[in-house]
Amino acid sequence: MSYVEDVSPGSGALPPRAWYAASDAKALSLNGSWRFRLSATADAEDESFAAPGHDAGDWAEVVVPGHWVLQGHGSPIYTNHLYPFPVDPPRVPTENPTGDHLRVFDLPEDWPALTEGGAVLRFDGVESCARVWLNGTDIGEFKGSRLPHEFAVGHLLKTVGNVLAVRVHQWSAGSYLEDQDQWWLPGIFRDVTLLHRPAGSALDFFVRASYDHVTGEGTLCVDSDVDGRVTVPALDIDVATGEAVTVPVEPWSAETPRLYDGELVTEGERIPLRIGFRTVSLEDGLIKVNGTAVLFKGVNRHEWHPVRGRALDLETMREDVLLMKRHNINAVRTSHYPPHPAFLGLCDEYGLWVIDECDLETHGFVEQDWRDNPVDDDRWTPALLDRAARMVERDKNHPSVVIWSLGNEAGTGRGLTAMAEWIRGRDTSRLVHYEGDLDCRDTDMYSRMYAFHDEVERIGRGLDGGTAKRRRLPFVLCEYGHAMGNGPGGLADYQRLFESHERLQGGFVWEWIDHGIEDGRYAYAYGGDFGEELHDGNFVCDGLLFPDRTPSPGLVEFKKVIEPVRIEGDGADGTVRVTNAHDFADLSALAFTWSYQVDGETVETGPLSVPPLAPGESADVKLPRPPVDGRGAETSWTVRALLAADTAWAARGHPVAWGQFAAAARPRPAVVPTAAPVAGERLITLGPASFDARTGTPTSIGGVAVEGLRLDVWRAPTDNDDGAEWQADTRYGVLWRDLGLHRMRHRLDAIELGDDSLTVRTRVAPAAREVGLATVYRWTSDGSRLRLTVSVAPEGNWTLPLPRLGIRFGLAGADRVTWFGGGPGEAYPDSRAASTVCRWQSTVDDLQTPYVRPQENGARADVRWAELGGLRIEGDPEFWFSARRWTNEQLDAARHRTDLVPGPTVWVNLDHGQHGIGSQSCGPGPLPRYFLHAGPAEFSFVFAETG
Ligand code: IPT
Repeated sequence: MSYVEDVSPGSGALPPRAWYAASDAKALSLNGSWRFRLSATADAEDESFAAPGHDAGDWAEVVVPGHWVLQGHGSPIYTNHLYPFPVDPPRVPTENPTGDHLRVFDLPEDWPALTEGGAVLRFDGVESCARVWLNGTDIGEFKGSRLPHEFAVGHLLKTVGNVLAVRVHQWSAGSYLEDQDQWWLPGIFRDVTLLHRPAGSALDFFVRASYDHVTGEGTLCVDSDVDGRVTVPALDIDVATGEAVTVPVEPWSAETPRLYDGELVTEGERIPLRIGFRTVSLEDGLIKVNGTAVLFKGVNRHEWHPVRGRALDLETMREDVLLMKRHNINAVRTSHYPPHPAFLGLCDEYGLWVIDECDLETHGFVEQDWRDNPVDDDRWTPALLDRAARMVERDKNHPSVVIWSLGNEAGTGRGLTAMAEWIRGRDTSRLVHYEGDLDCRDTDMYSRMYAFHDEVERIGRGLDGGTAKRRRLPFVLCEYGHAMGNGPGGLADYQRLFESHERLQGGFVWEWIDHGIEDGRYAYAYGGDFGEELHDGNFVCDGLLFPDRTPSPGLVEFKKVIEPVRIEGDGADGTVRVTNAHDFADLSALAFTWSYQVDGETVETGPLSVPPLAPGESADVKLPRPPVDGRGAETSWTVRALLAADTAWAARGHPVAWGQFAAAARPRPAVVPTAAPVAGERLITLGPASFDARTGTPTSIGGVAVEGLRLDVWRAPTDNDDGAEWQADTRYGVLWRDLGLHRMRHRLDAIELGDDSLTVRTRVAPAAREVGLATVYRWTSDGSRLRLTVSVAPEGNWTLPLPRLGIRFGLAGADRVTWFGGGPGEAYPDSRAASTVCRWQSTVDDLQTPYVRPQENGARADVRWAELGGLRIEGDPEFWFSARRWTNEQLDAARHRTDLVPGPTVWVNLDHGQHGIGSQSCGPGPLPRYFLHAGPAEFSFVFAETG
């Protein structure tokens, strides 16, 4: 049992080597149903189960690859950085869930005779520590959950009835090195494979394929432990291993992922190669590939599936890659461990830059000021080096991998330096990253997470100081734009900085996907839902995708912000400026179209001829003459860049980039006040509307009943409003609630009937506070339409911005919504880049963005008018529109999607302002220009019954 708490990486495994999916040597997948027995401690059961003949007939079954806690045995635990066990390295708790796994297998009939060569048993990932027996022989034990381990087993194999026994411990010394912010999920969660190793088969090999952008030539040299030949038919290459050959090639880049099929042939094996020629360098203080500086438009990707956890199948991995490509993403940081190796093959094929990160994080030691941090303790260094080697050796043949990352949030220490030195010694063709190394002692780039915009700008200008070495290095934000719940806001502002300062080479949004667990009780479960003693709630749901991989508005926003073509125009003078923002590709893959909108309706479209600009080039292109006379209407142009032909990742016509620009501005809605208010006993009437004579609130507009119309400043705080606990003074979600903005009282001061207006004076304020909003509703009508002007004047000392400012009311029986304004999805002041102004339709239900933890969502920006429930509402000026089948208070109270139960009333918010969203759940709040300050405001709406 001592191996469990031993700092050593293990014993018995073969040296690490390159991973490849297939060769002509036989392979037998041992995935599938395995017998399974769970024990509460590491040694509750003896090892007799590993002996052939053990009767496991009464054991449960689990699916391998998989996590037993997601298959009905025990429960997952979510902590961000806290170790869910006492910190006393390398000791682990006595309560150490231990899963014994058994699988009996025969060799397939076409398996070579046992005398022909050997065999290797490969585990691609087991969390967190495993001991393995084959046919009763103990073949070793290992740690390093997301790394491969191979064992030579040829001498133990039988033709039939092989018994493979694996004992997996949830906790081990290795757990101290695997404190990533994610669910703790024990199990054999990646493939188990038996590989035949014919005599003369390949061992390790290193495909070195570089590109000289000056000569246009690639140089290939495959180093192989076993001599052989390397062929690349398309390049007429046929050379011995170890021999370099230089020929003209098309280079590989994430934008132009040219791969050449080749083969490594040793005496006993043929291995298909997919070769990408590219050279990564650090030059002029910049990260360059093939001589060109790259801009990372990246995401941090954890492996996640809402049912299977980190046991991903190939189709899910492909879906991730396709979704990334379709959203203009060009880079992935494999936070915070090497992914399933097949994922990297997909990155090679479709084209993504990869920062491959080692399976290392010791974040929990921050709780003790990093005392006893394993990365600064020589006893652990062999384990760290083992991890570095297993990553590099496994993944070194992928052109997509351009940077090695030592790990995440592991403090600083000699062990990290040792890893960096080892990596540089082994592979000089890539750069080294580690965010925790602020002085860049061991790294090739200055990397930070969640730095605020102003600091990023200073870094861009080179005004950040730091060590002499750091000042010469490029900058990447390895994490930014915390995509928890609604948001992130501020992405466009970061992108502007990245594109203005060459030292800023982009960043990686945190993170790709919400790690919600499908759960009948909640729709998706998050931290705490399994009764964990310590947990970090929904901090585990902070992705650009919902758990089922539906893109969230954050991803749609990101796609727009990072689009590789800039389309800016001037609708009045009829020109568009098109800029190619790619690093490598010209625009020949894209077809451009124009469309012309009158009052939000597209009246005509046509092709737009744009020259195939080289990267960085711009051209001014003339738009056609307006196709119709839109006089008196609001008119605009929309220019789109679409894929001109099918690609591997999207079909022809797929939208890549767009720009929209106004031609003629919108005429403001006017209502000439002609009607006079008439007081009845219980009602006041004004034009089409009736008002409660006691309260002054409208009860109906024409035949449409209106409920509870009043000023509203509350929104269900978003995760970014609430902020992270370590950010004290600007956590507005918390401060708003402290102030009482969720329980505003509405005092009626006066109802005044004028000649042509009804005026209702109120004061809106929370109990216990002196601050308030003097609010006046002024109603006028031309007999058929009704205009409301709301005037708001803050009173007292307001020190906080407002969540929102507008009115809300209830409508019975609304379902379909049509609007002219921003859409199709939600938008907020600092996350509105993707909002396109035109006519949109939706149901009320489809207006909702189903954040895993419910919160403010679904606002549509720049709305000119909206129709729902028999009413047409025009804004003067444009407004933010939202409608839902529950109140903001019910939304606020909900903890999971399933808490939101639709009622009969549709609650509508028409907002003059919304506070920005920011990224404060782990980063900066909204920039000052997106604040909704409590100041005097006036805004109007015109209501009319629809026909
Ligand atoms: C940062 C971590 O690197 C990442 O794993 C994740 O936890 C993220 O934060 C928040 O979701 S660490 C933090 C100190 C900013």
